[in-house]
Amino acid sequence: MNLYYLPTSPPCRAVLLLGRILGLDFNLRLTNIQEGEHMKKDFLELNPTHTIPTLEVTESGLVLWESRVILTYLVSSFGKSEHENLYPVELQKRALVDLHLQFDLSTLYQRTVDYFFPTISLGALLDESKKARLVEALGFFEALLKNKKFSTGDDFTLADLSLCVTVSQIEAFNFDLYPFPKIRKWLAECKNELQPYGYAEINESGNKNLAWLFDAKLKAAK
Ligand SMILES: N[C@@H](CCC(=O)N[C@@H](CS)C(=O)NCC(=O)O)C(=O)O
Repeated sequence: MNLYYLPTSPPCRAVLLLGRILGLDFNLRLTNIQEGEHMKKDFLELNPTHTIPTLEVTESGLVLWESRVILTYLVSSFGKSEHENLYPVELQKRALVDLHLQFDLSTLYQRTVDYFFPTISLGALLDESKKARLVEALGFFEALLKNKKFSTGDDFTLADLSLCVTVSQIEAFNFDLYPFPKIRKWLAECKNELQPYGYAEINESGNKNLAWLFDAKLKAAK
């Protein structure tokens, strides 16, 4: 399987971490979006929406993008019995994992991108209205967590993996998570869960490098 990726890309990091959990051996295809490699003809033929991560299953010709779809496909295809909790078969449990994955895609990660990424990709100044939307989304997640260990209950699932990458990136951007004690506690549990699967190497370093790029671009914009 070919995985088109960039280490600083948060959704790529979620897929790389899952690869470690499942013991998968991706053919890694570095795709530097800063240098426009995602706009080249060959890549556009694979994924016309030019986003990474993109997974190409060479045996079947299946090409997938949208990291959360890649995550559920990989667990469904390659998960063993010990991975069942990541994406439960039982319908209600699975629906709750899907709900939180969609919450990340449509709300929490989207509002993170809306606030921080114009600085990274366009050198723009921060927009306070976007900050308020991100704070609101974090408030939603704080409320969703209630007193659960993980987002959908006692077990670590794909929803926690995806949301952990999002929230740890927000933290690395030095955003104030103090008003969200449940999120801080949950984040520590997720980091702990992912530590044996290359969390520091894959996610922490990616978080730091993207935050460094953000800081440099913000300084230049001022
Ligand atoms: N919702 C998508 C987001 C993918 C995405 O926007 N990736 C960025 C890198 S972090 C990208 O490919 N940007 C290049 C572009 O959109 O042209 C996912 O989770 O896969």
